[in-house]
Amino acid sequence: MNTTGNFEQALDALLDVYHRQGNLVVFTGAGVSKESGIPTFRDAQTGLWANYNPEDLATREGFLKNPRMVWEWYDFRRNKVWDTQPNPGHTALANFETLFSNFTLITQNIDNLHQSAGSQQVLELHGNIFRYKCLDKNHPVSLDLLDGNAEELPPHCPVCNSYVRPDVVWFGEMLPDIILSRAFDAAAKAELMLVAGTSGVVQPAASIPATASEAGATVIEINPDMSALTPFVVNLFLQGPSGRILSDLLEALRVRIKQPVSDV
Ligand code: BV8
Repeated sequence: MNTTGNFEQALDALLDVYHRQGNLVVFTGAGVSKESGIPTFRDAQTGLWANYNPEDLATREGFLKNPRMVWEWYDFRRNKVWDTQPNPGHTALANFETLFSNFTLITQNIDNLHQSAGSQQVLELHGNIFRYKCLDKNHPVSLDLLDGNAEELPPHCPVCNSYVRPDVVWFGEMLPDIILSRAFDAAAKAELMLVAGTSGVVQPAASIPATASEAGATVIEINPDMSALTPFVVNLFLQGPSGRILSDLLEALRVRIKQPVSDV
């Protein structure tokens, strides 16, 4: 892949949207958190969870079959995220949000790292691992209000006594409709979309870049490997880790913005 040429073309596309105050939309997946040390969804699970498939654990059926095990899997992942920092890719996107007047960040990730890096507006399609609700009625639950000594895990909802679960979207569950429609609306109005760190497999999220492409947006993908999206909706492929590429784009953009516009 001719990535140098693609980098310059991507930079030109970003500058063009910047100067025209056009709509820039960014769509991220688990790959943008890889350089923070968070394994991607497709990475093989390790340790205690080596013999489990995330797609079996991240389901209502999996939870009902073994509530304590699924609770502990999320506890393990939450603690791992708790100990990590946003990487330069997350930070670059937080800076893009202040730089571009019409900016939307859509993420499939549940790790809160975009917010930790300073992103103010994040459309979380699949929820957030640090939020909880109850299984039966979706009552929001704040863990620190629960009796920490309770032996039984998962805890029980203080309102309806059903199990507490993470406020994330499991496979087979609908995505939050307001957030999903805001994401598709933003994609339909996008002039430029950056797609970073996603295999483009999980639906309906993976249809968001196609919506941008069908609306005439330029779609730039940042990924060390090609994804399911690359052959169909991607105009420019920047091969490499998003932490490095996004921060390089931000730095180059800042230099170009400061340059007086040449009187051509
Ligand atoms: C639903 C929260 C209605 C939980 C997650 C067609 C239409 C509609 C639905 C379906 C359909 N076909 C199948 C379905 C069902 C299913 C689905 O899509 N299954 C897949 C496996 C085929 N979808 C659903 O169930 C959705 N619900 O549609 O409801 C319905 C109901 C019943 C039946 C049908 C329809 C709900 C999906 C949400 C699931 N929840 N997360 C949790 O995390 O515990 S999704 C989960 O997967 C994560 O959010 C994660 O983000 C996502 C995986 O996708 P990616 O983010 O792309 O991550 P992945 O690991 O795959 O790829 C990482 C990429 O990073 C790679 O490309 C890699 O190369 C790259 N990378 C690596 N290093 C770097 C990097 N990139 C940049 N820099 C690096 N350094």
